[in-house]
Amino acid sequence: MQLLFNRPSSILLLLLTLTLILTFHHLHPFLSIPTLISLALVVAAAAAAYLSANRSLPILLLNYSCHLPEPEHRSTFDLCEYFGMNSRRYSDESADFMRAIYHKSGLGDETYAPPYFFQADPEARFEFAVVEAEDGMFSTVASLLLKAGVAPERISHVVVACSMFSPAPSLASHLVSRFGFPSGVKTYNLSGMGCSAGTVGMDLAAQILRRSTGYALLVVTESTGLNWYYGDNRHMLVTNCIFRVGTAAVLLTSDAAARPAAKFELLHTLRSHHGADEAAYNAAIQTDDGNGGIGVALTKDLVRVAGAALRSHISTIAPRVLPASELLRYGWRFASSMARGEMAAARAHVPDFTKAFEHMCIHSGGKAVIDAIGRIMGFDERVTEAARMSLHRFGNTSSSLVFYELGYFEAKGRIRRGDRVWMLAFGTGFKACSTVWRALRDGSMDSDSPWRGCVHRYPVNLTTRAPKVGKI
Ligand SMILES: *[C@@H]1O[C@H](CO)[C@@H](O)[C@H](O)[C@H]1NC(C)=O
Ligand SMILES: *[C@@H]1O[C@H](CO)[C@@H](O)[C@H](O)[C@H]1NC(C)=O
Ligand SMILES: *[C@@H]1O[C@H](CO)[C@@H](O)[C@H](O)[C@H]1NC(C)=O
Ligand SMILES: CC(=O)N[C@H]1CO[C@H](CO)[C@@H](O)[C@@H]1O
Repeated sequence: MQLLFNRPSSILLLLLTLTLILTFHHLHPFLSIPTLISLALVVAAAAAAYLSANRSLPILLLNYSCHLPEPEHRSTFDLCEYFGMNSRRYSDESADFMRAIYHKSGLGDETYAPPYFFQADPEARFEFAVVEAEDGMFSTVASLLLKAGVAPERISHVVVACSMFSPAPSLASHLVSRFGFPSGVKTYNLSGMGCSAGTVGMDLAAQILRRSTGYALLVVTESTGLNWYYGDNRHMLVTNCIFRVGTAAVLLTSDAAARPAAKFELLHTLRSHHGADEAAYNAAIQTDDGNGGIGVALTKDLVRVAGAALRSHISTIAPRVLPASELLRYGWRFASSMARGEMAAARAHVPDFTKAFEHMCIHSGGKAVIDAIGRIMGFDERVTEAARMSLHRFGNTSSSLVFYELGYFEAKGRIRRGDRVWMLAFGTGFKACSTVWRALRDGSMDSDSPWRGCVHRYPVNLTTRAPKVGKI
């Protein structure tokens, strides 16, 4: 219910001012009401001038790029079988388990595997991890700077988010060295932040840019070269089955003069951390499997924890984004259920977020997570389409997924000027993270869109996909 009481602050302020004026007049009758009103106006004008001088700068998304790996890095069911056999590291039970997960995962046969999958010797090696990270980072950044027409000298900040791999010098330094960014560039590397690292990086870049005009390059990638899991712990095998290669690079600026060239403007960001809760903290965690293997364990609790985090997250973001009519409608439904004493039903009500956003890029780490978000939020298949299709086409590419989804909407020609887009990501910790954008122009498929050449086949009918079962 606290959703309802945030908006009318301006009315309250007006009433307060009037009360103050009347009180002053009462205490000091020699000050006439017109004098007091003029005084109040002068104070208000001064306050407005002060606020506008300190108003934060706009955050504009100029353009972005998603990595499309080489066709020969395509990952199929057969390739995974081959890799599993070639590594000779899995028991029959673990192999069967991974096959079953693969078939239920919602991944198609066109995702991309990391480079070491294609090496004769599948041992984890540092050089493969570097190649994996650089492949995606270098190609997306080169493509982005070219299409946005921004010279490397103009980049003032570089933020790199990569959860599992943090070499020294950092991945941000790899970019500075490759592209020759100026010596004044400030670099930030985020690691261990999980699948929400992209939206966390966006929030960080926005906070920096709001203070002084600049150009920030955000690169979101993942490199699992040193983190592939070879043991038999089932919680850790799941990640192997659905993790796939992907990278996104985004160019942000707070230069208001760049508005005519920008695609989106940032309206809101919200980060919430639920790690104070024990189960949430442990829901997705990198740990030792007891036999010397290290992996990211996803517990059965993950979906429940994501649901709880989502509920708490939306209660904060709802009053910022929803129209008053939807807040009232939600308040009414909530109150009527309470009045009938149906506490569980009251808690299950969720405002209709399709009233706030035309498009939603929902983090699609796995099918179960998309299903849970759809169920809790009351989203139909049309709303979750981009998430399911990105998972099918590209797999779980970790925090860059939300940009592949944005690319899907653009490739389908669905983005219209003025449309609002919600990016919602979850990550280890457990974190939920939102960024909300407004489109500044109609979107269309970019020349380097990862969906070029395949978008006409989407959406695919996921229910007809016949599971291939059995060994090869
Ligand atoms: C997606 O992949 C990332 C990177 O490997 C992993 O940390 C995360 O747990 C995966 N998400 C799910 C839901 O499996
Ligand atoms: C983004 O890049 C594409 C090229 O792929 C270009 O056609 C488009 O105009 C760019 N968008 C903006 C807003 O500059
Ligand atoms: C998908 O395939 C199933 C089974 O063949 C069918 O019942 C369903 O109507 C199809 N859905 C769409 C959207 O075409
Ligand atoms: C080279 C460098 O500074 N790497 C740092 C990147 O950030 C992680 C933590 O997020 C540090 O552990 C690395 O040392």
